[in-house]
Amino acid sequence: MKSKSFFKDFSGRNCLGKFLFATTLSAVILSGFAQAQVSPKKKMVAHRPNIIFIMSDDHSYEAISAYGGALAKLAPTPNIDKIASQGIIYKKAFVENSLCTPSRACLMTGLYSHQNGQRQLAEGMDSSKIFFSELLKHSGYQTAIVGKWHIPIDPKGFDYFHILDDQGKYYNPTFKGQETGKKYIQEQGYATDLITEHALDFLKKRDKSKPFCLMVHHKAPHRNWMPAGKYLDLYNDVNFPVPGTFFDDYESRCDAAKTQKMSITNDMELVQDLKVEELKDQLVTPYDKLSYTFLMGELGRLTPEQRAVWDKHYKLRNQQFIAAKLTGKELALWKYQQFLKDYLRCIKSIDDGVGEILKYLKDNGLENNTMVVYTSDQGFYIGEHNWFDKRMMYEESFRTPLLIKYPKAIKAGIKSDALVQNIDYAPTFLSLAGIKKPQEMSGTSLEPTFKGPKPNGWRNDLYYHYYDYPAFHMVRKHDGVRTERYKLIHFYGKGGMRGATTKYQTTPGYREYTILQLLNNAGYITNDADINCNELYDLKNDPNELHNLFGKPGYEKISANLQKRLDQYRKSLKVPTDEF
Ligand code: SGN
Ligand code: CA
Repeated sequence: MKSKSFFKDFSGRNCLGKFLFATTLSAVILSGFAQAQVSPKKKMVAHRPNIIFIMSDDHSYEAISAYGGALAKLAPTPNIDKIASQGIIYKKAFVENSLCTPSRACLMTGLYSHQNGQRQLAEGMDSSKIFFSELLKHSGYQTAIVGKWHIPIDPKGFDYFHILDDQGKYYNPTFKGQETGKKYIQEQGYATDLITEHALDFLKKRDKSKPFCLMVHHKAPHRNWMPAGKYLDLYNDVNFPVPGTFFDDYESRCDAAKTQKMSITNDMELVQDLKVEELKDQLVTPYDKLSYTFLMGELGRLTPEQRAVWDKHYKLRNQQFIAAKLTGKELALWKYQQFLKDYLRCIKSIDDGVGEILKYLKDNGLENNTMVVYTSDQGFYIGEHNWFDKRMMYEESFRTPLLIKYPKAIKAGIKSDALVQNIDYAPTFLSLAGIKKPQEMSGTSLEPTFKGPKPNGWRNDLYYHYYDYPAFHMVRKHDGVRTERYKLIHFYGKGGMRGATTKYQTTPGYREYTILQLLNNAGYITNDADINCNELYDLKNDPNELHNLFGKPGYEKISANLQKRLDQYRKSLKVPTDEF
């Protein structure tokens, strides 16, 4: 029987694993699933859609050509674009907390960060919360996840998982799954290609009598942006346009924009990030030395063949860079160009992978009944405001790409203006599978948005909350509300290392915590002042959010209305406000 071969291939090759899994699942079902109706009528089962959820890590919507930004013609993503041209593209898709692990916890639970416990990168989540994968699996779906997981508890509700270690490595990464006895085993190849291969492998070996939900989570294009050998020379001769806000002076904003440590000019590292390993003898601070150790840790993974291809590209470029002795603006712009090239090269491999998955669906007659989602765990700054990284509630990181194709229910070429958020994925998948969402889930199914620009009665605003301070990049805690036109942000909390309110857990935050201490000891972490400061933006007249209107004459009423809405969110969602 097909299902037998599936379990042999994917479920640990023994009955004990299945028994333990079934026992745990039953316990969860008894305790929490009662509210969710998990037995859709038999005739629906046959028509339930397959789901392929592809999520990259730190992929800015500006780097997807379907969004038509300044890079669209220079660095197209033809395969990802197909999802939009054959389905729907969301122009106002957002996350609740622009950071990897928190975003993934929102995705799996349909809950805001303070509800699922994963507020910070290294905080740990409430493992009692139901994952939508558990409900899908229980209702007869075959569930799988391959690639970056980055949640501090093992995947729940998956027939098959094959996941990277923590952030994962670009070259010859380690994966674990049921079939490795949950030990991380190194594989040969480039992470993005391997993840695509594992996804296709699941599709080929799956139990064809069941609908499936496959999550394909790429590591790329996360820092430190290491492209595949075959794409190292792509964009060599391209000079990418520089964002109009690259030399932003943050005038009119709260201190948070000035004290962050994610600026290309000041914080992007020539060694680790830009791969100028030849600078190793000039490194002075312990942190800079560590940055070299990190780069060598990554490069040390390459086989001699991979290393030769790598050196062929970077050696000459680095020699030219060192000889040019760039400083000031010239140096900042060189960093921007080189970073962006590596970032876009990483995306090229993702786009190839999307193409392979779409081809598999077409070749196997699965197109019509399969929903394909492409998104990122959050947005990313690619030079806007001089930044890399994310975290802030400004559009570039708060907003995330979202494209969905599902020929059965979504006509080709739809553009959506509805305000949607990552807490909406879980309810969407459940409703498509005919499962009533558990009462506690905060998100809303996206189904009503499939038909057009914005359905009647759809939400008019979104709540955002970022908690990870002190942490990498030192972005201050803040929450806020965004309507169609306006955004109110409130920065709060104690400054510097005094800002720590929770002890870091050792997984997955150990490395970050060590580095943070080191940075602090090296005087890199400045003693930020305590903060309690608001910003207000008119997104219609000021889409780049350069003019903070909070407290400006004429905006009293708008501010008061937004404040009222923000207070309503805080109250109804029971947001912890003790540090405000
Ligand atoms: C790492 C990166 C940071 C990044 C966090 C979170 N530093 O710590 O730049 O902000 O991950 O990213 S690195 O030196 O390790 O590359 S997230 O995508 O996991 O949220
Ligand atoms: Ca991320």
